[in-house]
Amino acid sequence: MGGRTFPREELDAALASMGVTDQTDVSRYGSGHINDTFKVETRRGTRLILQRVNTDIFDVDVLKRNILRVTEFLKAKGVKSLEVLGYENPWRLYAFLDGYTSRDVVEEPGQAYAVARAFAKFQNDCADIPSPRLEEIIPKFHDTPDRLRLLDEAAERNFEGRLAKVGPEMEFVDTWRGMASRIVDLMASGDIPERVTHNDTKINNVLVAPDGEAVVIDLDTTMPGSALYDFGDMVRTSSAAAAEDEADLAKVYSKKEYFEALVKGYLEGAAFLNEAERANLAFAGRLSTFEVGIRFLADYLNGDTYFHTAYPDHNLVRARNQFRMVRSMEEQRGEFEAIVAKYAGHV
Ligand code: ADP
Ligand code: GN1
Ligand code: MG
Repeated sequence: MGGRTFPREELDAALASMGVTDQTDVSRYGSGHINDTFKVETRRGTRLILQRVNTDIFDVDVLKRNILRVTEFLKAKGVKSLEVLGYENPWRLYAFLDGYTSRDVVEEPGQAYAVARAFAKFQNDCADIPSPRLEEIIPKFHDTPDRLRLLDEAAERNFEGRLAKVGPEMEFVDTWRGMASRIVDLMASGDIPERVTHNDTKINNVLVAPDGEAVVIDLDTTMPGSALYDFGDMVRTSSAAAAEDEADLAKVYSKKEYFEALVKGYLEGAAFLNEAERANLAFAGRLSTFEVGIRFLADYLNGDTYFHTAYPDHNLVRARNQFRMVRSMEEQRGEFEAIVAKYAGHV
């Protein structure tokens, strides 16, 4: 969705630089907010994913090093993952995962369970990547207090006077300022360990085959982080009754049965979690959703420079949607904590 228009010659030149010259069709694909993604059909009958990495956001050399390390490590382990067929910055080519589907909203609890199992397995699979530590491709990516600082900077910038339109949203943000540092504080104190995490566990970053086999994709932000932000972002997107840009807020809430499926799947797969991590699972859902909400709001106040958007108020609609999700989780806080307690033995 969104992104600039690419002349066909530019796409053909990118493909040629990676040895592909028999393409019959190249078309926009997927609903990612960051990179420019295309599906390529070839005369051989194979399909490819062509991607232009977002050079405003990523240091492309660091990204390439991380991606190649992670994908080669998983391949050597026999784990099905993204297969890199070419990489000529800022372009890259992946094998198209044929027969797999990606979705933006969960439709039944089994899908939420599968998402949680997939990301737990991904964390297990990546846990023993040999040193050196993966590079922090975007520093402070899940540092919620720093995200608040960036929101405040955006409010100062106040693109086209947009601050006047977000009074209630900024008031909601204020109710959360005191809670924003909980996970980074627990990491700083050592109560929560650093792990190799995916950091972008939204539902459309996992592809599922008809037999239920799941493959985790969008490995760009795989780097050291907290398992809690991975779980939290699963709750943000895979417990949601509606897409993250649903404008009708009556349709936007966190579904208890999806949340339960996520907790069950994640705890079954992530046996490595310590006490502090288990105790903060439900909180992580609220915090991660709040964090993405303030990122959408900041982008709106900055003039929509980060996330791809399809219409002028898209980021504002997304921010309101995310804050409604946070409120929904707050309303169900007692029930969600009880679900975690049921599976993890914690309140
Ligand atoms: P972004 O960083 O912009 O989110 P992604 O890497 O997530 O980009 O790709 C965008 C979408 O393209 C994914 O959500 C998925 O639907 C699709 N996609 C990406 N890689 C593949 C692949 N190898 N096979 C099939 N679909 C893919
Ligand atoms: C972006 O790339 P994509 O669309 O999978 C973003 C995530 C946000 C998400 C919100 C590198 O994810 O951090 O949570 O949008 N990715 C990056 O939908 O910023
Ligand atoms: Mg993505």
